[in-house]
Amino acid sequence: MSKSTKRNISTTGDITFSDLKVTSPSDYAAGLTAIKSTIAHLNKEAGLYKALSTLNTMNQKEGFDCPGCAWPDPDTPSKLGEYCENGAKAIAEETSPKRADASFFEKYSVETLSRWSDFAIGKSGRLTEPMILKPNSVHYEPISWANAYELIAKQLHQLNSPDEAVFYTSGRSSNEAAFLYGLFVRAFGTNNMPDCSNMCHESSGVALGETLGIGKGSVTLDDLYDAEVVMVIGQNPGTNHPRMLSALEKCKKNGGKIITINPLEEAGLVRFKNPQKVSGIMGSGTVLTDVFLQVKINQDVALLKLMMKRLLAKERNGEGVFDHDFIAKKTSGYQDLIASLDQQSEQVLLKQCGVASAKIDEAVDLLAKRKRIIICWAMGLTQHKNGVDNIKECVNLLLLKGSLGKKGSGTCPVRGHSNVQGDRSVGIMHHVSKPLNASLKKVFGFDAPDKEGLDTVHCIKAMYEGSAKVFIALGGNFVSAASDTNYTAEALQNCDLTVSIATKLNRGHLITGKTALILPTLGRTEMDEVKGKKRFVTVENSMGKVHQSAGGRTPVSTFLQSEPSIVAEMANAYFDGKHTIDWLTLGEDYELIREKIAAVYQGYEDYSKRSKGSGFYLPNNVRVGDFSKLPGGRAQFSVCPVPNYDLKEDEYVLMTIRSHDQFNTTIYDMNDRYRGIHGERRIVFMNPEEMKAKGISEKQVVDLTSNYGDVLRRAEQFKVIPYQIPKGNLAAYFPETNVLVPIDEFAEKSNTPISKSVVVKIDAKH
Ligand SMILES: Nc1nc2c(c(=O)[nH]1)N[C@H]1C(S)=C(S)[C@@H](COP(=O)(O)OP(=O)(O)OC[C@H]3O[C@@H](n4cnc5c(=O)[nH]c(N)nc54)[C@H](O)[C@@H]3O)O[C@H]1N2
Ligand SMILES: Nc1nc2c(c(=O)[nH]1)N[C@H]1C(S)=C(S)[C@@H](COP(=O)(O)OP(=O)(O)OC[C@H]3O[C@@H](n4cnc5c(=O)[nH]c(N)nc54)[C@H](O)[C@@H]3O)O[C@H]1N2
Ligand SMILES: [Mo]
Repeated sequence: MSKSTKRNISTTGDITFSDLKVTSPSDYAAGLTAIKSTIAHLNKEAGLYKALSTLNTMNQKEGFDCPGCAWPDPDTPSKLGEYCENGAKAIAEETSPKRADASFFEKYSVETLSRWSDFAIGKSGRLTEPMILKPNSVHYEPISWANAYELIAKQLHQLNSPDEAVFYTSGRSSNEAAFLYGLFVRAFGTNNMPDCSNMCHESSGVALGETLGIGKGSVTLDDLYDAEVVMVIGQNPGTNHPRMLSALEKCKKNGGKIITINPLEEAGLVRFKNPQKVSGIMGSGTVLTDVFLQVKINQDVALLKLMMKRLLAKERNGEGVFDHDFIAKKTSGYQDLIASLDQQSEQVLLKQCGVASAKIDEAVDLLAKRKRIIICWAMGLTQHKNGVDNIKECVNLLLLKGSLGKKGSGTCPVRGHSNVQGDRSVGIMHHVSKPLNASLKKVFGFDAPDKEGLDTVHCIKAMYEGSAKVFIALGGNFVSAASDTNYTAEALQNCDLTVSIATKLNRGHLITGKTALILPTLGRTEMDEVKGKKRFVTVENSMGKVHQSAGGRTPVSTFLQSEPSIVAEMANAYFDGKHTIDWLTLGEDYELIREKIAAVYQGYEDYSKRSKGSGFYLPNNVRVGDFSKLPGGRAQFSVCPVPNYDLKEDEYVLMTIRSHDQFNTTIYDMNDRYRGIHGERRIVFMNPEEMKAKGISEKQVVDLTSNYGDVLRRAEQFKVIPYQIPKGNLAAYFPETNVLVPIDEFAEKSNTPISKSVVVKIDAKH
């Protein structure tokens, strides 16, 4: 158990092993097993009937948006319900009959709860009323909403500067809540708005912004159906975006090919048995991946360069591979890219990426003649020191092929949280935007701050050093999601006040400032009513489409407030009627919030009306082939260096990944079915030959350590599991391994922690 100071709080919970069973990894995703698993899970967590009736309205036009991932819904949702096994688990969590209410907190101190595992903490159920943890106390106790708001206002007024407060956002909040929150934070006077994007797709945002002029993807679902080649890089859709498999299946049925690049052969990309079709349940399913390139961790740049070099060789051979018309008219930097490719050595790149040469040729052959190409990616590309370059290299490939701004082509960064993209679009951002500030002045009449705010990594450092003292979180589980768990825990405990607006208990409610508040809020599935009138919110999916979401269930407690109401009340208490904005009216009237969003941002005209049904797309310059806002009015090629790990004999590169039974820091269950792991999370995957060479046996218990900047970090007690992963690479689950990710190691330009490439050693002393 790792301890942190002040209250006697554990950052990990007591470490105990349960019964680990290991089976062969699955060679397909979904099918009947997924249906069985869904039903078993719903039965256990939520009561089957209740959960099924809730599920039936999910991702339907009049229903609520799945609180799972951000994958878009088809324009005509399936009659069988547009949901997946993991969406169902997300619903089961929210509809759990268990309650973390006042009597729960009276019974268990935060010190006791912190010794529980994340799994056990998460299973405590829904939060039901506002609670306060007072200085020197270890038990939360009830507080009225009014007193909670007054306390927050008082603490904010006591600060020497607004920059001593930090306002975090996780990506489940609606556009309405996020806009109001950003408005309040700017009116309060700071841009300290870190969000989960900083740990997630920030590298994509930066790379796409610099090369293509928009920090979002360009494709729509229809493009995926029309693509000739889809490359899926650094992403595990079978677990994290299961509904994407139906789109890939459709692409394959239309003749498309799939290239997968990953250090692991993930089941979901091998074969898919569509659980919404009889053939999927009874038959052998659809083979998805045509060419699998088993790259070493963070050697995608080397591999992509090699692919481009071989495409270039074909081009020079007169095979007509590149789109010269597009390159000449729409891009800049082509000659520099070609010169840099010529300078790279085939042999060096081949050795670095670790992929068999003949396999790379297979992929290159698929790409050479085809023009409609889409690249999909997620955390396998973004969470590295060179995360931004990884994505720029993907853009290079698409630009060479002219695969942008055309049907069946483009960029597809697959987003994580269901509304993380929307939150960003309506103002959750730590950078200063001059046009936004000008708009806010025009619409609301106040001067928004023009000093850059703190992102996730830098706000942790500020709290650690004492220059930030109040931490407010709109959703999420900051302490478990952020890097360097023990450092982050110290940082939060240094605060005078930490506030969490949340649906469920998590470790973030136990590792707190001197005073802590829990403000319980409505979940996506719940009805949001004010004065007898139902309200709906809106969200933006991974492909830039904005649509409505309205829950139908009776809220789990009459005390819950909606996120916009909570933000409005906080703002009202802080300004005490002395501001140009009538916060309470805005907090009550979501139509009015949407009108204001439309007044501040482009593309939201007639917002409420157009958000009905399947919704509307926001403007996207890449989709229409317009690069006029970029230097010289052209999309940019980039020249990126190849990352090199000079590993010592006893060092490995570790990627921290998700199991099939978790949603970020929420642990649904202890299994990772597709990878053959049952009943345990403290495991580390290692190459079997390497295990033999190093004298490590199956299920041997080891510690993992990382050593950056002379700080030795340790994650205790993991069982080693032989797995087909490249030599020199390891994989283990987050959040258990976040303790190893050093706070000062993050991607250049995007500041995203290096969660997918931590250099570690194995300490086998147990
Ligand atoms: N059920 C469920 N759904 C989720 C989530 C969840 O936790 N559970 N989380 C949501 C969120 S917030 C996000 S951001 C997404 C995350 O979705 P993913 O990015 O798919 O999630 P990870 O488990 O982090 O998986 C990363 C994948 O990248 C591979 N990888 C790691 N390093 C490298 C590398 O260097 N190169 C390459 N090519 N591949 C690499 C891993 O083997 C793994 O397959 O999912 C969202 N959806
Ligand atoms: N080592 C490592 N670390 C990582 C990652 C990794 O791959 N490896 N991935 C990173 C990524 S991609 C992300 S996005 C972050 C995620 O970081 P976060 O978004 O901070 O974490 P979550 O686990 O998604 O947050 C879950 C909590 O949100 C609250 N919640 C759920 N629904 C709602 C809601 O509707 N409203 C409100 N107000 N609260 C709600 C619940 O209390 C729940 O406990 O983690 C990052 N951390
Ligand atoms: Mo994410």
